Amino acid sequence: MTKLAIMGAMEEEIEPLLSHFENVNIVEYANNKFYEVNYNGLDIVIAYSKIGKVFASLTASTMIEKFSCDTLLFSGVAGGINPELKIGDLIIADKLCQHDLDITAFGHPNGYVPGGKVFVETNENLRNIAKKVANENNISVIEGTIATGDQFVHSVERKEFIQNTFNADALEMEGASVAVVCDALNIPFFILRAISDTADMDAGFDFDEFLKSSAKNSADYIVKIVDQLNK
Ligand code: 4EH
Repeated sequence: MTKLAIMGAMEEEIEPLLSHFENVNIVEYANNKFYEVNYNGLDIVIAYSKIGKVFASLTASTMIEKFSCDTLLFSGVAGGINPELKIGDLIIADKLCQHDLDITAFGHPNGYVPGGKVFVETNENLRNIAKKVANENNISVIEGTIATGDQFVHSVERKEFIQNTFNADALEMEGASVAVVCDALNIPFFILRAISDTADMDAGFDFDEFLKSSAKNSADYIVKIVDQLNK
C-alpha cells in the first residue's frame, strides 16, 4: 500500500478522524475537500463525499484516480436490520448490494443490471486484519451484508423488503456504490459502519441522537485498523 483513502459520507463521519491526525493539508477538487495527512510515514487522504450513491462514487473514483490511493476504507453509520445489531454496534461488510436498483420489469432480479452483479464482495485480507484488531482490542463486531440505496429508510415495510430480498444485516446510502467503483478499478476496500438507528419509524429521531457517538465508534476502530496496516 502506498496511499490510503479513508472516506465517509457526512462531515460527522470523518470529523473524529480529522481530529486524530495532525498537519492536515486541504486540496479542493470536484466541489469537495480532500484532507491529506502523513501518519507515521503512511500517506492518507480523507474525505466525506456528501450523501448518496452518486456523490460517493465520485469521491471514491477521485481518491483513486486523482489522488492515487490504492486501498480504501469507509467509515460511517448505518441503519440496523439484523436484530443482533444494537445502536452503537459495529458491522463489517463482507458484501454489498444496491437495494434500489430495479429493472425487475425485464425479468432481472432486484439489485442486478446486465454487466454488474447483485453482490460485490469486500477485500478478504482487510476484513481479516480488521477482525484480528477487533480480537486484540476486545471490540465486538459482526460481519454481514450491507444494502445501499438513495433513501433514508424509516419504515418497517421498506426495511423488511430489504431484509427479505437481500438478506441484508444493515443498510445505508453509499457503501455499494463505493464497492462497485473499487471492484471495477481493482482497489482493495473495506466498509465499516456503526449502527445509528434501526431504519424503522423512530429512525429519524434515533439518527439525530446517535450519529455522532456511532460515527466515533466506527472512526476509533478504523484508526486501530490503520495502525495495524501501518505496522
Ligand atoms: O449518508 C446517509 C445518512 C442519512 S441521510 C446514509 N447514512 C446516514 C447511513 C444511515 C442510513 N441510511 C439509510 C444511517 N441510518 C440510515 C437509514 N437509512 N435509516 C441524512 C441524515 N441527516 C441529515 C441529512 N441526511
